[in-house]
Amino acid sequence: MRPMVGTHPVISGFHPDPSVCRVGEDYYLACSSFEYYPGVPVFHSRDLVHWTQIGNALDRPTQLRLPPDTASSGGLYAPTLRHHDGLFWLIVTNVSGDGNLIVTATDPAGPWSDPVFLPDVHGIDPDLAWDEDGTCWCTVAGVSQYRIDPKTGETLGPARKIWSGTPGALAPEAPHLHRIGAYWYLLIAEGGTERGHAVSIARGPAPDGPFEPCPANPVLTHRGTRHPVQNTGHADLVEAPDGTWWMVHLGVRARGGTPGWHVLGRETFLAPVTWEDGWPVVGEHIDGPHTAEPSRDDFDDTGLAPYWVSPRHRSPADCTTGERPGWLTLHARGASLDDTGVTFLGRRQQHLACRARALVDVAQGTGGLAVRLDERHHYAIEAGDGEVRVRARVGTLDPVVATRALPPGPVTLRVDVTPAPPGGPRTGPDTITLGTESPDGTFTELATLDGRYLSTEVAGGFTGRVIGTYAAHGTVHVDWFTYEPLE
Ligand code: 6LW
Repeated sequence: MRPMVGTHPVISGFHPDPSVCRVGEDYYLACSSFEYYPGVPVFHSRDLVHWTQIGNALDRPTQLRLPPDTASSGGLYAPTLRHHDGLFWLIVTNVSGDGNLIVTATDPAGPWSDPVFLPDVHGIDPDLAWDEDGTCWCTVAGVSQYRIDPKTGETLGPARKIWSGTPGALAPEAPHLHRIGAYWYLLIAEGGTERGHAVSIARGPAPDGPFEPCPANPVLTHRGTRHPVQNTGHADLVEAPDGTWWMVHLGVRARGGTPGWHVLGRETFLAPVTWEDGWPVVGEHIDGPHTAEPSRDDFDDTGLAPYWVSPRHRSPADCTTGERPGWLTLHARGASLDDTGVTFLGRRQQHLACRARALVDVAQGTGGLAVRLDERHHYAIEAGDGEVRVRARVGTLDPVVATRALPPGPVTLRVDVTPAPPGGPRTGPDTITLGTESPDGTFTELATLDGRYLSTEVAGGFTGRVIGTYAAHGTVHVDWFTYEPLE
């Protein structure tokens, strides 16, 4: 396997398990979203490098039912996005409720249909592929396969095991079937989504095999290398209009000392693919965009941008614009950041160096600005009851690390994420500085904390950091929120 050269994802922040398809000159891509609502972000691109989120496939309660006790990193795993017969088809697994489900759309920006459930399709990472006579094949991790009616969710026969992957490799998953030339190619991930992750492929004469493995498997892995992008795996393939082939896959940018900590979750990367003797060869990695424009949300009354997410649930009863014109209003539901039911609105941290700020009014409650990985791993600058304080929740530790009196009136809260300078094996990936900003822009630091404790290597799970505002008690109003890449 040729190591890849680039280091930047094409879709940064936690956007793992990418599935891509093309219609004409337009590419569309969908990713896992786990316990976050709305779910399954959908992106558009014309060049596979620059992507814009155009919506979320599951954006209403009739599509996405996440029980209040949905575990962090539960919820929605690994979608497959395809275009067939003039429709976009998306299949995904809600591991915390409805299992496998299919939604369709004429416009991938939405609206997507209500789901068709597949109660008899057992397994995660479902794939959809249609053969020449219109039979729909649903292939799941393992690797097992069903013939289904995608319009009704009915299985048309028992599951069949069609490949076990590379002998001795762990967890054959993330299957994607592609008809390319005379062969059906079955792409899978193996080795688990950590440092041993890899992509393998097999081919056969029919969608249900028999399959012969590529002699060069794994066709992509970074395990055993010191490449700055690790955990590469969970891939999909797409052909460009000019006949070239491309692979999207997940990877992580672990930083700091040993073992290296990744804080942005698993991100989406791009690599070119060439074909030798009917087998794919993954080429040098294409660098994604290194910069991004700062963003500001003034929460006027036109609704929320598609990148805003909330853990498990969001309704106008607890998170709304327009209740106070020009402000976001967050009503606490009796839950704090330590609980699964917190009222929280955030966006994925997408840059290794960045700044987030929010002007909040806590006259009627308590809340603030938080960097969240899950209920047991988050740092927050919280205001209310006449003071501002920094809370650092790491596992069972939950100290208030700094407090200061807060004069009445709205206050600008700020979080700066700063990559750690090169150091020894015990260096963390970054530091997180939390404080307040006066109207003239003067920053008053309240605390600077080690970012390694908000990393996947510490917290586990499948997501990455999300930065947002929350209400712990009463009502918190947010006038604006800015996110600035500082890379
Ligand atoms: C995904 C599976 C996996 O369904 O992790 O490690 C799951 N591999 O392919 C969540 O991303």
